Amino acid sequence: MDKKTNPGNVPSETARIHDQSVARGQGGELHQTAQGDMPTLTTAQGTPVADDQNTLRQGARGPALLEDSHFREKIFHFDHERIPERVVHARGYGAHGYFETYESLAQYTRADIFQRAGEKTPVFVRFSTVAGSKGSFDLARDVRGFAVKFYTREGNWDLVGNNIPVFFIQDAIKFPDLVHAAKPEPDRAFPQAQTAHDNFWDFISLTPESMHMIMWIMSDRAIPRSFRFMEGFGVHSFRFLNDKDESTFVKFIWKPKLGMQSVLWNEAVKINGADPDFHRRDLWDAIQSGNYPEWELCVQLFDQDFADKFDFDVLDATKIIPEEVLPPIPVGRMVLDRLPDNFFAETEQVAFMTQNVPPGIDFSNDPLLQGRNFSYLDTQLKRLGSPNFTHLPINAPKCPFHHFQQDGHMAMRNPRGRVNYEPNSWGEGPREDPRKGFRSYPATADGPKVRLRPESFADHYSQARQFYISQTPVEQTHIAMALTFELSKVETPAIRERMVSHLLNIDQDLARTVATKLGLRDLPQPADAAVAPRTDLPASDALSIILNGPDSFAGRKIGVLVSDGIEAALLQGLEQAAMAEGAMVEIVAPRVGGVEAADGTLIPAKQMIDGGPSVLYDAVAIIVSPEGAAELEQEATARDFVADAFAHCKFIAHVDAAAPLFAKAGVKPDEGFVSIGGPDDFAGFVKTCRQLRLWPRESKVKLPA
Ligand code: HDE
Repeated sequence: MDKKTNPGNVPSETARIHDQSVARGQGGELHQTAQGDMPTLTTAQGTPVADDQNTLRQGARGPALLEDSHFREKIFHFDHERIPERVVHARGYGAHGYFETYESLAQYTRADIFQRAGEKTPVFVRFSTVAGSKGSFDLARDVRGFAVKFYTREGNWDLVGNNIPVFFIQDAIKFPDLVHAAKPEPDRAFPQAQTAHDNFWDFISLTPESMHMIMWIMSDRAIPRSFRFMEGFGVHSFRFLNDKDESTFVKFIWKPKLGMQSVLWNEAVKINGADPDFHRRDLWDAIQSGNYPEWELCVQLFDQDFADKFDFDVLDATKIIPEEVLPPIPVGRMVLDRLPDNFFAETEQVAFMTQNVPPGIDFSNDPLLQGRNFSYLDTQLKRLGSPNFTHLPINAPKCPFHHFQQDGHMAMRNPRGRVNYEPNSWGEGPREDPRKGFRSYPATADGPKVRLRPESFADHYSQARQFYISQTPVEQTHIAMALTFELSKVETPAIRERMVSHLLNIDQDLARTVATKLGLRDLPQPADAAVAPRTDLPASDALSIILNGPDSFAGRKIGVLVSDGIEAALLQGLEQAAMAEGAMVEIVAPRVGGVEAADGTLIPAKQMIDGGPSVLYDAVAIIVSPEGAAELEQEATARDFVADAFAHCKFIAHVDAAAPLFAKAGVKPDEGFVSIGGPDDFAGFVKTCRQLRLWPRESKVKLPA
């Protein structure tokens, strides 16, 4: 509530003195220090501290004294620094930015954010993994959260989505079971951040509705190269409501400007060791260097008649509407251009809630969404500890807000003056506004009270199959390998078999491949299907990552292995070619101090080889002198650098002197190797890198799935 709503609010002398002293405290001028301009250390009460190194003791070797309130306060606060981590999506990373509206969507929605072309709305985004705890590694095979808080002029809109457009379950009542099954098993407390264990696959194999989602999480979508190269999805059908309260169903999709890209599973496993913070570091580096990641927000708009034409239900979150059937329309772009000042204050304390929608956006009856709308408030209270969590700057709306909520733990603001209710006859305080205020779509609902899954939710396999057949052969192989890997960690043969019985309803070849790789002697019977799976759904190219490659190397990184005695001009050539493409170069050397070029110049390194394995890069270059190659071929890490880049189908630029290193690493140059004779040759190499990977190599370095 602002000052105007405070009857009789006259600035007093006390208030003036108070304001001045607060300003002094913030400026730090109050206490001059021995160190000059640096502010004096104080207690939380503002008392200047004279000694922060020693507790107060009775004699230098005597007992500590209870009256040391500075120590008591300091240690008390430290002991309470942690808040509960999120039950799911505990590990995450956030950034600020803005959303820019392309055109007015007034025809469909009265949401203020979509009224004016060119309007910029501040946003905060948090990306996350789901299963792992806060300290887990970034490249778990997992869904990624993609949660966006839009600070609109008519209140916060939280689009709390994932990088996968479907979900495991159809009804929110199954969420605790799903999450319990995915998390570490309760007796042994492992495995951390992975689904490759009995409990998860036991639950899944007994839950046919999850099969579509399983295809997605076994695909490369679950091991993204970077948050910047992921799509995002609102998942559920929502409603747009226009000025006349007419409803249009809407599904939200984020498309990354840099195109999609994932890593290989073998790469993911190694990245987790080499750099557990791979994704957060990537986002940090991109924003720090001014390469602001960008996504386009697209909508799929449809009405009830359109929805009625499908066999499946648009309220079922295990289904998609293929983009070929209903092309997404771009309605704006989001740019992330500012890192949080403080991780805890912003990324850890941000409270996303699906129920935060502004006027003009409303919910469908999707039972998963309805359950979420109920759940997210509880989690905020539990984690942030007070109903006043909206007082935290990251959660507070950036538009004017006025209400009569008051008191409670940690209240930062309370209504001023006498008025804290309405109606009142004081002529003060906020009032409801039937015209501008939030109105729900007046949907009618009737029927007996039941616990019943509708028939229209019964087909669990057709779209799982559609996803699978939409993948390129390379991606299909990855799905088979992922399923095999995960099920190979399941110790109970009956669970492995039960999963294969589901795969038989999705694709016979896939089921057979996985069964063979698992060493199953006989194929089980296909699982009972509530509805016969359809085999006539056409492939959708939009579902493949490889078919939607960026055809650009922008935003990617080349790791350059160097040695003493190289031509410095070569590196300049590489850097120029990379810069022209919008890509980055990182020097990896035997010593972090760098190497000395043939002309005596020092080339500083970013990484020592041990800390910069090739899994951290999208492509590599081997720029070594003959002596350097002779030295490096003795180093296991240098041989791994080359062998891994090769096995992971990366493009490799090299000087001729690198040949002995390749031989020692057991690598035979193929069409993915680009020989560099002079600095100008790098332009061609970077162009080749636009394909991102040389996929045909994969079948030569790996037994076919
Ligand atoms: Fe969430 N989910 N969820 N979820 N979810 C949470 O809220 C929940 C679901 C998603 O970066 C929690 O603040 C239920 C689907 C994201 O802070 C919790 C159900 C989708 C985030 C919760 C779902 C999501 C969460 C835990 C089943 C994709 C992280 C901490 C009905 C569309 C947000 C928190 C962030 C977080 C409940 C299912 C996305 C417990 C009950 C489907 C991105 O409230």
